[in-house]
Amino acid sequence: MPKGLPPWWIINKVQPEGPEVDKGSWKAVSFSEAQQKEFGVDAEGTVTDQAKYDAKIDALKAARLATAPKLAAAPDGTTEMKVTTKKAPGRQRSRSPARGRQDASLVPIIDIGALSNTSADAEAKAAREKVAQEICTACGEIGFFVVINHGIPKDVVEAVWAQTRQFFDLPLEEKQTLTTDDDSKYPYGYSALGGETLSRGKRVDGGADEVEETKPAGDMKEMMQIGPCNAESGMPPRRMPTNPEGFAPAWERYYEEANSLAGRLLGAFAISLGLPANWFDNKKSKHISALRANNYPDQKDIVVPPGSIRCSAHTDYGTVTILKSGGPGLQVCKDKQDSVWHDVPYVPDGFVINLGDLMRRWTNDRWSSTLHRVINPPPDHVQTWGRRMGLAFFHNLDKDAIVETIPSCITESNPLKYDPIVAGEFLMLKHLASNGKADPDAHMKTRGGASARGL
Ligand SMILES: O=C(O)CCC(=O)C(=O)O
Repeated sequence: MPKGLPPWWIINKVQPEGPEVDKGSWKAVSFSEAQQKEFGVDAEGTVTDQAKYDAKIDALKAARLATAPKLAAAPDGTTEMKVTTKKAPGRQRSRSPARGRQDASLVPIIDIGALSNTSADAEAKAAREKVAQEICTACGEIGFFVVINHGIPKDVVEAVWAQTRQFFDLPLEEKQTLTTDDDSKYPYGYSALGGETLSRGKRVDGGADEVEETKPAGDMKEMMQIGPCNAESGMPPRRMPTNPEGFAPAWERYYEEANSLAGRLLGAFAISLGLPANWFDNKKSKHISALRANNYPDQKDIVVPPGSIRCSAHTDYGTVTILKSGGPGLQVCKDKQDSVWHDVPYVPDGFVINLGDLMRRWTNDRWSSTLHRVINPPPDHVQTWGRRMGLAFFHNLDKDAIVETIPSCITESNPLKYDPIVAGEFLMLKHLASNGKADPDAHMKTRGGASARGL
C-alpha cells in the first residue's frame, strides 16, 4: 500500500458501511467497477494505476482529516473505525514502531456460527468440521483470526463495555484501592498507567529489527483484571470494584460468556487436530482464566515517554485469547519469518482470537503464538484515534493440568520438541518473565534445553 496509510482508513472511505464479509472469508471484500476506476485498483484492491491511486488517497486523506470529528462514536466514546482489508500491491517492509505493513489479509475473518449448533446430524457436523478446518489453517499460518457469529450476546458486551469505561473514569486514588500489594498472592486487580511492560517477557519489542533500538518503558495503558470465581481453581477469591454498581454483574456475565466461547473454540481445535470434540474438557473444569480490561488514554494531551507504546510486543501465555477491541492499532508480527508488523482488522461486533504459548507448545509448534502489540496513534492520527479500550479474556487450563504434546502434532518432519509441563508452572514462568524475574524463554525450552522461540 503506497504512502503507508492504514488499510482501515482507506476502506472506511471506500466502503462506508464497513466490511462486507461473505462465507467467513474476507477475500469476498471487493471493489465495485466504479470504485476500481475511481481508485485505480482491481476488484481485490491491488493498485493498477499508481498515479490515480496516490491522487485519490491524498484527496481522501485531506477530506478525512477535515471531517474527523464526525466519525461514529465507539462504545467507549472513542472514534470507532469500520475496518476491513484489502490486498497490498506488493511486499513492503516497515520498521517503524508506528506503522504496520498495510496488508491485513494475513488475519482472516471466520464465521463460526456453525460451532453453536451442537446437533448430531450430519449436516451440522460437516459445518462444524468446515469451520474447524478454517480455524486450523489460521492457527498454523498466523495464530490469529477474527470471529463473527460467535454467540456472545450483544447486550452482554455492551454492558461490560459501559461498566468498564465508567470504572476507568473514576479518580485514580479510588481505582488504586484495587491494586494488589503482593501479586504472588493476588495476581489481579488494578494497575495504573505505565505499570506493566509486556515486552519485558520477550526478547524483542517492535520486531526482530528493533531489538537494539527499544528499551523497556511502561506501557501506555491502565488495566483491571480478575480471575476465576471457582474456589477449586486454587486461585484467590475475586476482588471486584463496588463502584460502578453494575460492574461486578457485568464482568461476571461476560467472563462466563467468553469462557463458553473459549469452549466452542477448543472444541473446534480438537476436531481439527483429529481428536474428539471434548478432548480438552478434562483439563479445564477448574480453569484459571483471567479477564483483563485495558484502557489506553487519549494521547492528544499527554506526553508519551520515549520508547513507550500502548501495549508493547508480547505473546500470550495460555491456550486461547478472546479480545474485544475498541479501535485500530493492534498489530501482529510473524517473528520467525520477518519483522514486519501487520494491522489486525477491526471488525465491529467481532472478536480477535489468538493462541498463547501453551497452545503452541502443546501442538509442537504446528500452531503459532504470534507477537502482537498496540501502537500509539501515529502523528497524523493523534486527533482521530482518541482513547481506546480492549477487553482480553485469557483462557487458561486447570493449574494442575499436564500438557503433553498432542500426538497428531508429532510427525516425521516435526518430531517431538517439548517435555510435558504442568500448566500452572508454565504460566508462572511467563508471569515472572514479564516482571523481569525469569528468562523470557524459560517456558519454551525444548527437550535439548534450547529456546524454541528463536529470537
Ligand atoms: O488491547 C488490545 O487490543 C490488545 C491487548 C493485549 O494484547 C493484551 O492485553 O495482552
